[in-house]
Amino acid sequence: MRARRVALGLLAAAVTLVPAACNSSRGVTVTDGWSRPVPPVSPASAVFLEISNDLDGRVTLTGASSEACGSMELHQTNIDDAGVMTMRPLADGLLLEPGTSARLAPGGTHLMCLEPEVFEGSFDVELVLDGAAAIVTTVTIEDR
Ligand SMILES: [Cu+2]
Repeated sequence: MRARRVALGLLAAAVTLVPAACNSSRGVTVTDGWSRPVPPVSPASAVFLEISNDLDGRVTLTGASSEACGSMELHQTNIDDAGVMTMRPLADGLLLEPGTSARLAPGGTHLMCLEPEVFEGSFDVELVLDGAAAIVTTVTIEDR
């Protein structure tokens, strides 16, 4: 009887260890994906999100793709001295040092959805990362 109790105790310990390992927050997480609604004639729409790097190493967001877009590019918005807003591709990607996060937001860095094909609801975007596995996140189309 005593041996059986010990065996059950070991089993319980094993069971509780597994979820703890699976629930580890270490990794790259993407939250709050959204995109402003644009009319169907629009050649592009911007996608915003927050990305966090909880790994021990650097991670770089290098690009993205979506079935809802003809193609996607990582862009940086700049406003020049004359107040003119321009966008340029981030050729080297968006670097995330270990333990840092970045918010892609209006007026700053964004993912450009070129030739958008979805204009309401939501769509999935796959983020391509250097230093971590690709991540699929859901982008909600909403007026903020
Ligand atoms: Cu852009």
